[in-house]
Amino acid sequence: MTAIQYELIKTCKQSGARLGRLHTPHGTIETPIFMPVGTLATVKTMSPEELEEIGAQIILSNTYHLWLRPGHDIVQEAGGLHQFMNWDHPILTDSGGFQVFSLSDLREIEEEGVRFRNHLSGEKLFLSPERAVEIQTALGADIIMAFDECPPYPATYEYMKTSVERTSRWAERCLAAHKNVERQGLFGIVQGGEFKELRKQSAEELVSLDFPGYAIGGLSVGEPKPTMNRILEFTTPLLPENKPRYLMGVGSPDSLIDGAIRGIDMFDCVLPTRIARNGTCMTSTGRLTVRNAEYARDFRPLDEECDCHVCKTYTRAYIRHLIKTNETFGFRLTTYHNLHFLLKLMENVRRAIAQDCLLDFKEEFFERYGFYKP
Ligand code: PRF
Ligand code: ZN
Repeated sequence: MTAIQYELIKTCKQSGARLGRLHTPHGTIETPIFMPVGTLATVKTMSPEELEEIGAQIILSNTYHLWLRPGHDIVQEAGGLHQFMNWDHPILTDSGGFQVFSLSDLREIEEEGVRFRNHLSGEKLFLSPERAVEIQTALGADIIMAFDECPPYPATYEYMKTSVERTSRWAERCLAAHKNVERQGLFGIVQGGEFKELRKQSAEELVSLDFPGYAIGGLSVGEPKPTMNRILEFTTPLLPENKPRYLMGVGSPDSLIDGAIRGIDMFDCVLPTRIARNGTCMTSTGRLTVRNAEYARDFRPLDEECDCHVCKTYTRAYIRHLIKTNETFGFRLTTYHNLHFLLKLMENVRRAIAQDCLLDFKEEFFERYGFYKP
């Protein structure tokens, strides 16, 4: 038996979006789904109990960060990431490829892997496909990711072709190094930037390696949203229908809906948690910057239509005060609400797919929330 099994329940007649279930060693999740990001084995400010309370089904963590601190050996000694952080539901770890490219200094890409400097200590490190799989095996997530290269945007066709071909060779090496196939599913990552031909080449090479799931990487790296939508439109049809598709690093409400319409099943992003710590909230009528002076005497909830614990209990004026004074509790409240908002949105997306009306849902949602906000 493989660790990861995707079950397609139905396709929305109006939009083509997929409703499914993903079976993992730590339980079944409903797709399309949003995965809150817990980079350092914690979704910043949220306890696992609170994550359960708002209906989080799976969370994401990072190989690169946990490798550096506290070290994957310590997490393994604790009994793996689930035990270490007290989260008994599915976990996905990213491979570290993307983080090395976005965080570290002085990286050099070689066929063997990537040489770089630890962004904390300056120490010289090396990450390779085999090493990324070894670390992810020790962490023990249900879903682990192949080691890939996510080139910056824009990149030339020539560079992207070289990179796509190397990412395919790295994917093959990840598969060869991956032994714990009964407990952990390894996903391949399609790259290719904005080039249709290279997306096709990347998808075909990875599909021929037969991963239990596929991610689409290299998007939301600075390209306009219509470009991302166009790339998704020609990339998802290249992937097998009986495997899950995961769009990496995308989490704005409009992009979640647009991604689902283009056949995406899984998403992750730091956006809801990061903007929360900055005092920005997602509401049914768009973003609300609760720091603003206009909320000093506003005793309404963050979102008048939200039924989360924060909105049932606390006011904009109070949360504004906490955020303005840098009180930890304020960051907890905005994070809780934002994650609840996105998880609820995905629940509504799943219901709309079940009822064959996701395009109607999108129109109504976009009308009120607005869209294409950076
Ligand atoms: N590759 C990996 N992780 C990622 C990405 C990628 O391309 C992205 C791109 N948005 C986010 N996280 N491994
Ligand atoms: Zn709320």
